[in-house]
Amino acid sequence: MATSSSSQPFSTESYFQTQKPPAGLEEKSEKMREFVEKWKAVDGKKVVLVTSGGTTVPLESNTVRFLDNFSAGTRGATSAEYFLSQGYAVIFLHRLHSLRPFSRHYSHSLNPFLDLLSIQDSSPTSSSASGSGSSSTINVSPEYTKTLLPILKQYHETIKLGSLLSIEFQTVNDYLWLLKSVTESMSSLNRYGMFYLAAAVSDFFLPEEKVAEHKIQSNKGTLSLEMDQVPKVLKPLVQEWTPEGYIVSFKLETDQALLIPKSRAALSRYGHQLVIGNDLHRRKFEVVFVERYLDQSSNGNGKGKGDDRLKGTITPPIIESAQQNGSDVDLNSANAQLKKEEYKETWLRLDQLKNGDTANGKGKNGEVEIEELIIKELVDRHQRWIDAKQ
Ligand code: PAZ
Repeated sequence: MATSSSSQPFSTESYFQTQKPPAGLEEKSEKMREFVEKWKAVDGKKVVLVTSGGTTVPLESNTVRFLDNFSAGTRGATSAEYFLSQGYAVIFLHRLHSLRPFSRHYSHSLNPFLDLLSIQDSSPTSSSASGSGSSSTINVSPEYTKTLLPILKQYHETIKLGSLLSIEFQTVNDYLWLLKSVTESMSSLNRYGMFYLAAAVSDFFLPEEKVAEHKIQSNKGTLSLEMDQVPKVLKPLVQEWTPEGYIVSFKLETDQALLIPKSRAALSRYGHQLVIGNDLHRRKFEVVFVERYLDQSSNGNGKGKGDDRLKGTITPPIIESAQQNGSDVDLNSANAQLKKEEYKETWLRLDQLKNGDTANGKGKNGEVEIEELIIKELVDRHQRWIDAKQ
């Protein structure tokens, strides 16, 4: 296996020119395209792409070993459910065998579904429930019915409507090709499309010419790997593939001090609408929304005069207070203030709910999940993004 790289880093373009599309891409792309077309025909329907789970980087093409990215898929699977309950059609692009909407409540290890069930044997002569042709029935034990019922109802409703499409990926290469393909289909939704990019995507990969064909042998004692950087596809996604989509990326850090600077840097680099920052250990009860204020020299469709990529929709405080007072806004002073306050951070925390909130509490034991708060906020922002165009 070649292990060193002296070549140029991959641009998005060179990546797709040199790395082969995964098997099944055509078929999956066609399913996603049909799904988008079906919902595009429904007036005002919003469609969200939720990416979920970690990508792998195979070390061998007959893969025995691979590098993985941390993520169980909880964020993505949970968020998909809340998007569905808010009336969205959802494309759930997820890592093979990671958590999925609805079944995530009864995942094998956390809450084994067999524990919910009891056997009722209605045959007086039968001594075993396992025999074929026995008249035994299986019931959900009454103490679990209350939590299972709403999940089952929403699941059946989703199946009936056909509002959830699940598509699997495994490697970072699968993910990149599928992301490009679905984004191109969704771009026709214009502002009705949202991109919720929660998957944990590898920053490094082995280009196919460097991947060993067979299992790497251990007789050399050590293994050195030099990996190439995965191209930053968020840039063309925002600027070329879907310039009108509402795009939300996630930033995961383990050093809390980096969360906001890195989220701001991502916004400034890619020009999308929102970064949701989360700390590895606090991600289940605290996230931060990082946004940019709309450039006031913009014409209202998000295209700023100075920076074409500015697509924010949030109103700066100076404009908000002028609107409240019914006074005119001085754009020069608004822009002067914006230079100082270009970014806005909003923390969402589960403990905020104590002040009489209306969350549903669909978690395992009826507890509130942070994704419910995240999706509520996003639905509002997405609607404002749509309205800003009209
Ligand atoms: O899947 P999960 O709930 O265990 O973790 C979710 C997450 C931390 C992977 C997600 O919220 C996230 O931050 N995704 C982006 C990771 C990144 O910075 O690449």
